Amino acid sequence: MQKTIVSLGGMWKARSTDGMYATEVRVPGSLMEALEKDGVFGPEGLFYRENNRKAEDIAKRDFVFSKDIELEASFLEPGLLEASTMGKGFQGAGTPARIFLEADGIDTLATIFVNGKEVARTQNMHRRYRFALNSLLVPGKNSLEIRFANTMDFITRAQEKRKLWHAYWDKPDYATPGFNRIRKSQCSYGWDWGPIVPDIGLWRDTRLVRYEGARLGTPTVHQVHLEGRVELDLNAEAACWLEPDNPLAETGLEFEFELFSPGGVSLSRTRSAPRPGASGASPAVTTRMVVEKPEIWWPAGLGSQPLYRLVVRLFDPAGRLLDERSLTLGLRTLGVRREKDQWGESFAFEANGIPFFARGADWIPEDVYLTRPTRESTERLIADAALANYNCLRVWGGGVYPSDDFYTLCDEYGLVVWQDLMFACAIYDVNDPGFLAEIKAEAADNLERLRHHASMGLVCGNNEMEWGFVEWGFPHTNENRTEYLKQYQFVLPEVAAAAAPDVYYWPASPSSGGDFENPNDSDRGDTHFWAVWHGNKDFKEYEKYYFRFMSEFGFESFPNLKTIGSFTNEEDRNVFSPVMEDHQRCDGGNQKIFAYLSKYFRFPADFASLVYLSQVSQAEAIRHGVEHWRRNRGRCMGAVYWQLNDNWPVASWSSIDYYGRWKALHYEARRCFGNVLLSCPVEGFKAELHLSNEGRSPIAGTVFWILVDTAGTVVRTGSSPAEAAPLSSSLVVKLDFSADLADPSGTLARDRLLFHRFDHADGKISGGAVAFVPAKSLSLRPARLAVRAAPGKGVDVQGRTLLAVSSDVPALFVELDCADRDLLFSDNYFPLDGKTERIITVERGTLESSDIAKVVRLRSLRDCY
Ligand code: BMA
Repeated sequence: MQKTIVSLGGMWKARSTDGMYATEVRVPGSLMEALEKDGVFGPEGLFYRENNRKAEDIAKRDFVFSKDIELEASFLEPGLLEASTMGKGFQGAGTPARIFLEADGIDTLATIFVNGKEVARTQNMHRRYRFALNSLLVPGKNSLEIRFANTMDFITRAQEKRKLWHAYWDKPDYATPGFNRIRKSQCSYGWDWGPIVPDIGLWRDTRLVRYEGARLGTPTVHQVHLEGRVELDLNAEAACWLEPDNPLAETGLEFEFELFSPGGVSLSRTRSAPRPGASGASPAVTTRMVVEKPEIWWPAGLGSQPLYRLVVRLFDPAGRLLDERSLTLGLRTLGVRREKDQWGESFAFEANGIPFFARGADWIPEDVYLTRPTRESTERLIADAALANYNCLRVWGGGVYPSDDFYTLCDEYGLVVWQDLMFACAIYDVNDPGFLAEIKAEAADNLERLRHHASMGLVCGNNEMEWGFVEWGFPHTNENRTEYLKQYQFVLPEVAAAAAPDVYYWPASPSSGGDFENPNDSDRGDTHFWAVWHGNKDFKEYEKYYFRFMSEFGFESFPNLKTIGSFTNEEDRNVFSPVMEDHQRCDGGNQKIFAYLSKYFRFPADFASLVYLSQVSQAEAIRHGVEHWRRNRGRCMGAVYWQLNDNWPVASWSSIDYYGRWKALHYEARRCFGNVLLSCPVEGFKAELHLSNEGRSPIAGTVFWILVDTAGTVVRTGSSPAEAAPLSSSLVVKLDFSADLADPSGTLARDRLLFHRFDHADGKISGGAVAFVPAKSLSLRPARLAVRAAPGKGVDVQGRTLLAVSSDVPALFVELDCADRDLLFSDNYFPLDGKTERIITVERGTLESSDIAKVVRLRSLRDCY
């Protein structure tokens, strides 16, 4: 390939201009992480106790990054495309070799110098940049310098010039005022789950690239799905440096498209010369490829995720390869179906013509140091989402556009992406032409990068701003409202239509379609519902609403005990200690966790029990919502809870904590997001069993229910055959236990539990246990819990350890955990009926059967009092 890349990765020097800090920082990397390594945040680091509070002050400085690089003379030589190869008439003007500085992520306010000469200035961490360097580089040593102006002054000055509202603007402890005045990860300035760590650095790949003659742009692919085949309309364009009047500019280059099957077989290969008139500086071709008997891509739970690979190559007249691009493609149709119906207007993702129930969570940046996550850690997070039966992830608009790996992994795991553009909970300076140009370029650049991904389901203008303007009562002007409409209903949809025409555009989350028209309407569009948690309502509040698509609802809990252990010392382990309050960024969050606990559970006996109960109550809250909306699928077609992950160890709404430890909620998600779900809403002494099936095939099996007392004695039991059509939910059994539960003292119900289970033909089970009184009122008996190697080999076919978990009496929310290691169990925080042993697989982590008894700790609800 005639393209040569010199990576600028590796160690750079960095120093603050006030001489306070000097360090070696990795590229791609984070200045804050480098300073942490130098001990600037203390020996235990940024996350420990309240050390994070030091970061904001560091960010109030300008920093200079510098690096010297050695360049071969050959890298700077003019191109090889000599006249001899270019044929007659080539005058040699516009030598074809060009060298660029390409930077995929510059955080944020940078002035770039090469050998002392200023090359460019940037002010947007969300964009990729390419700057021509031709004459500035020399053979041998070259010095690169990047001066980062501190963003704190920049945003303060901008707010002084024109004050624009944003969330937490009156809570500087929670978020730095003015975070909406710069194109940088907003949550790096603090959020109600994240610390204030406004980082600085080259956070994505940075390189020098030498192209000969031309460079390929990002191809576009438009899919046309027909009976038994898919037509791919392909377009590729190049940037070419031959003088426009040079005839060779017309005919010289050749584009080649090659499509590989999911199995890696080359299915077709075509070459074409630029179409007439699309030559000169931007030669382009359009061609069509037909895939017979296509392997169709489906969201998880509906089918598999076969991925094709399209390679586009650019050749010079001598047949030398000048540049190459490769894209993974899923052959599918994917979008949003909105149709008027008896309830209002539906809102559902639709794949290959089938509207499906979206199940997932909101994704936030994986770490305060954006460069610390690896492909492996991102894959682990996405694999854990898929393990919990997600088929959707919403990339929230207050962070960053994730890495290419993130989207490729969503393609591979079948997680449909709801992609917010990076605008959230703030008003933006849209009438500033510089700002407007910046966000247009940013949106175009990222949509160009994301559009081909099979998982790309929807692009959304912003998080919560249409709703904010209508219901939040923050100070704003008509000009602000006009700017809002201009930004999300004109400018950005136009950019999206040009850059990603096949990706559905939605103006805001929540929205009912735009124009500030009842954006959080429960009968149209998507909805954010915070009456539970922020509104202090009971869990059952969810069951009063039949939203069309839930894109946000949530409940907080503390992270895993081991995670708390990582940032506290002994004396801090009290939820109202300064350290535990610092690792809680939702105002009054720890009090609220406590308040909710008191509604449903008894006062915890110790700190560990409190942490456990906070997670159980979080899981119970979300379960109520998800099960209700799944029972009403068709009317409701999405349950996406706030939030999947954490960017540091903190009390938050996440279901997986910062160290990747599953909370009770993530295990609950795995159950209530399962394709097959048996749910059991209780009203008074009545209960109903509903069977939901989100698969594309019908299911059949048997529903069992057992009413027991807290000693485990069976009071009443029953079963019935049950089946569910594909993509359906229906009531299977109505149960009335008035006769069994009503007694003069009104206390009998405290001594009863209803276990329910659906065994379906393929052996899978769904089920659980419910009570007719709040858990705190149950007269649970102390349970003798036991865990041992499962009968037989004690391992499954994959050699994974199998555990048999049992209890002598009914026990609720049985937790398996280990003090000395992290294990992933096939299920956790589940009920035991006092008779049936549960077989649990250790899906991740090592556990020898000889270690089971001493390593695995068991706890259930009754143990917490
Ligand atoms: C919604 C989200 C986030 C926030 C969350 C929890 O507003 O959009 O901004 O973190 O609620 O409060």
